[in-house]
Amino acid sequence: TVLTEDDRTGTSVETLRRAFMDNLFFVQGRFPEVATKNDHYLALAYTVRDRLLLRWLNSAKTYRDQFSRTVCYLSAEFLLGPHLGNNLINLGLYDAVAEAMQQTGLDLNVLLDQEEEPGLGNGGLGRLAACYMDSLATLEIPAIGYGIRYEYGIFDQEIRDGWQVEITDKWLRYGNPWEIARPEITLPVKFGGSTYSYTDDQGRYRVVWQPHQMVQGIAYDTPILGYKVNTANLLRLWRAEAIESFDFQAFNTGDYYGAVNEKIASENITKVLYPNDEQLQGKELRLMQQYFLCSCALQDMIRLYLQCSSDLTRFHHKFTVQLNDTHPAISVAELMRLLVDEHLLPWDTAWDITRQTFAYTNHTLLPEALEKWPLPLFGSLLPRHLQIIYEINQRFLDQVRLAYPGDQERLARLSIIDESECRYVRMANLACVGSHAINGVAALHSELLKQTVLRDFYELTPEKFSNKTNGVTPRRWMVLSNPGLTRLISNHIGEDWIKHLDQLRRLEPLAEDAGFAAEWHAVKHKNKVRLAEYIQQRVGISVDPSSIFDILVKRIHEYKRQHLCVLNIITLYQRLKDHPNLDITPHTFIFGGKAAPGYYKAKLIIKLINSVAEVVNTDPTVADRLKVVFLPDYNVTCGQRVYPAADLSEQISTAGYEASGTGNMKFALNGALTIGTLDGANVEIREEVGAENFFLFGNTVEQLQEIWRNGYRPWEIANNNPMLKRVLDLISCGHFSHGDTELFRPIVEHLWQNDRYCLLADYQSYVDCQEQATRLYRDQKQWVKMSILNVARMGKFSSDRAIREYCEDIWRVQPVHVPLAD
Ligand code: DL6
Repeated sequence: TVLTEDDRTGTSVETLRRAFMDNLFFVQGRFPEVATKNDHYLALAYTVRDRLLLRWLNSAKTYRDQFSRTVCYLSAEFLLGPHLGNNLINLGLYDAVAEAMQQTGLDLNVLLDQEEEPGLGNGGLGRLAACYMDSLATLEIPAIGYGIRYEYGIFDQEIRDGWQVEITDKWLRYGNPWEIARPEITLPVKFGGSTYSYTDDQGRYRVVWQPHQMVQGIAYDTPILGYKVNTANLLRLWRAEAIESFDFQAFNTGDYYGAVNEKIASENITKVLYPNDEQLQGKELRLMQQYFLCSCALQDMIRLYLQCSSDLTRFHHKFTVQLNDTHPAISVAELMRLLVDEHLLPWDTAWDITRQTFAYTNHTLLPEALEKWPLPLFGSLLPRHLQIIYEINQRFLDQVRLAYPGDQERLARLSIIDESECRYVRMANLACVGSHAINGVAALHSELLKQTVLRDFYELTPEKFSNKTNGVTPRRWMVLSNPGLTRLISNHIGEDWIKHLDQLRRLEPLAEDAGFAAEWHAVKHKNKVRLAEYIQQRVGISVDPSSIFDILVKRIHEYKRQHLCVLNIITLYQRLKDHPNLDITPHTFIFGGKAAPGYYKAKLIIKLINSVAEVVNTDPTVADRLKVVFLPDYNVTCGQRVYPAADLSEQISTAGYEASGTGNMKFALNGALTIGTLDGANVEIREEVGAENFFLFGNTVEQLQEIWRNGYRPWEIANNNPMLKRVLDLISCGHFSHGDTELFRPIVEHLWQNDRYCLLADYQSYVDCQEQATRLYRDQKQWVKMSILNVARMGKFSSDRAIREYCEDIWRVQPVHVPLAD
């Protein structure tokens, strides 16, 4: 007999083609003549999903049979990016599916473009969580990502008249084929109300929480497949829903609309992602979201645990939980509540388990991002947790008193409760006290954490602290987004580098090989042509692919200093106006990024970029030597187009402010050279690629500290630098704002008078460094060589390396091999 492959699992081109047609018919309910692009996309997504499910169920069964130690990554954000392409890469089916689609008369690229990306994150922190999920699966580490299934993710950005306009992100509009709803996994979450205590018949002190509101969390599961392994881990996102029975009282008394309102209020909890990245908003709904996530996740872990063992005292042997910043820090109090109140463990036992369960990653030093909740708000929403936090705090402060007798100020700083005029719960302090490990995300950041925001905790428990430099997954950020470079590299050194990024070192000798360099250049040029076409189509600006593509994409924030880049653009513009025949390297500046909707200065920076673009792009004196583009709606999909096409990567934050950055890694991995400050992971990138292959400028953290100590006077810098003064005056006089002298005043005045992020202190050094870089770009031979060396030395920045370090130093977890059994 001839064995035919199973339509659900087979991987030959013929089987994939047949499975696709089958899904189009039986899942989408369409015959080919009337099927839309979206029908095609969904039919293909279901075809791929079937292959995922086989691996996922095998993984789940293996973990359950072995009661495997599991990493739980708790994060309010997972910025996944589109699934289809990535799953095809990880399954090793990209080419087979492209062929199957071609045989069906379809173009895989068109179907890939159909996918609406799940924008369940703001930026770096959420994208890091997604890269880590990819690496965990690739390294065969049992893991669950717990997060929130926001109905509306990060807003879509439109640019109207140069301004950012926010549009709601209806990413679920056409359905989401990658998730499986689990209505049977539904967990109750309580809010508000009060507590009372009593002594039970066994003499135990017990506290009962009588909530004012109850909602339920419903699980939605997405498989996360590793690269060319059978491991598919679980991403479990929670959606809030009203508990019907809870409304019955209102219903029975005839208050139908009251009951419906209650229902709507419950569902609001997971309605929308808060679009602020580095700014605390202090909204009640945000705290509700955080608690909702933590309660669902921890109840779920306990539920899974109890399926296999009744001895909860070993909970931390089964699960290790990473807190992705302080957003899920309320977990510390919630696990205590679940263990003590609901599972009746003694306080000390529960506290031991809790501390051995959690580890905390800090992602920012910005004071305005440090989460703290006003006590009245916290207590009214989570009355039992406030009691628990008081108890944790009292016991903790007793230890501090022993360690530092009489040091009241230190006690006040370490306390979980901020006692200053309006009292607050400090989430970073809660996370530190409740965790056995604390880490920053780049070497410099981890050092600064110890010296600044977490200094007292470091002095008290230095053994808890370590650094885990961020990394990015080469699967999405190279193999998927830069197939040209991937092919070229693999043709020369094989494919091992995709899982062992250090292997890129083997490219080093090729940096001297003229033939290889020519191919390298050709790949980059092709990527630039593709980006140029996209720019033309998206914003109608024509850019020259042989000009230097100088790119700055990331969230818009004053500390990231997009406006420093603008000052340099205006400087170049001014020089061209002064000397119309000046021989400059043709230069295309490309920006992208979203501003938090309530952050006026950031939105004004977007307006400034677009206003400068309008003038520069249309000025005949400039004659196409300078172009400025703002790409709207920068997201993961857009990143995948942009990184492979960059020549120069702008990483120009004020030293000491960017915790790590991961865009810097994506650019360098795709062959861009970096112009940057000694900030975040730039420091380590420069160490790796070599100082001679990196354009460094600006003051160091220590130099800036010195500047501030001596009294920083930005106006003196501006007055003493004629070009800088002209540039600032050009903005002020309305040159870029149709004569409006008020529009950009908030930006320019701040630079003159305060300049918190030291743009003026770094201006000249930046302009000089830009000139050096663009001059060097003319020597394409040298540039390409530096580009190759950059890529060859980027091995450290794989998220696989970062995850290995977490596994060894913090999680103490081993890989579990999953066999592929039908
Ligand atoms: O660690 C991931 C990423 C870093 O690379 C960025 O440098 C940092 O700004 C970002 N932090 C946030 C802040 N969110 N909070 N809290 O997104 O984390």
